Amino acid sequence: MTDNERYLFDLNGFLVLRQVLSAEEVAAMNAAIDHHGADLEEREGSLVGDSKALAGTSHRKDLGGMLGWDRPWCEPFRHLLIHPAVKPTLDGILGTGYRLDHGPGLIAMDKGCEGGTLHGGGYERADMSEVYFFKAGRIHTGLTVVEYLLADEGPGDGGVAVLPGSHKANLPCPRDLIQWEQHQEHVVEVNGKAGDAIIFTETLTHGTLPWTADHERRALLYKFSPACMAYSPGAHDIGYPEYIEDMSDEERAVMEAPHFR
Ligand SMILES: O=C(O)CCC(=O)C(=O)O
Repeated sequence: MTDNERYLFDLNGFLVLRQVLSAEEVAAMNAAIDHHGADLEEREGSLVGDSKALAGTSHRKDLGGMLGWDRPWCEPFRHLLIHPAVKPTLDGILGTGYRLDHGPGLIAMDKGCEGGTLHGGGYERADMSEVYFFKAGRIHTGLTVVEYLLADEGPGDGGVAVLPGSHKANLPCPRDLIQWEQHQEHVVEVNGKAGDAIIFTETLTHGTLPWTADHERRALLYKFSPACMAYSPGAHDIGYPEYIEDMSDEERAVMEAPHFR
């Protein structure tokens, strides 16, 4: 992780790493998702509450379970646990020995799909599993998201949006902002190309803007925690799935239960 990246992550609460995935890697993941397309499910419930600004004509679609798919489909998703273009940044933000807390999960949205209300923020996320602070020369963050774009998210398309700096907020985010109905100019729609990775602390206020592009949105989210910490029960609580034994040593290390060494 470079000094510039560390400064910007601490300042804003998020970073965009450009073109960390090759066109071949993106194509392999999209082919694997297409192969499992029957499992892509539209959510029953809305994610926008009573926000008119975030409303849409459909709900987002979700898909998970990639790490347990048969070979070769699971392979590119397992590799993202330790991808050499992203691992140094995760080591820098979360510390070495970072662990997969939950995911990966795909968010897919068709044109007209609703967004999702903003959530997070230094005030709302007061629990240790989602803290953000800087101590002894180091960033300390709880749950942290790596969002790999498998389709472009261009200006005005919608998709992931953040309130920069809000991971250090001392006051609750006002309801009008959460609903994207006032002060929209402070909410940044994060744009990128397929192959980019957006990394943000879950403590940052973030959410989803309605999808307006003709093509399907595809964003793949991995949620990591520092080695010593958990947000969700994780793989270990559901009986340490057999597929973890089939991973490489380096991949399996990211699946470990919370620990301190
Ligand atoms: O990428 C997005 O649409 C945001 C997802 C989100 O809000 C979350 O994972 O908590």
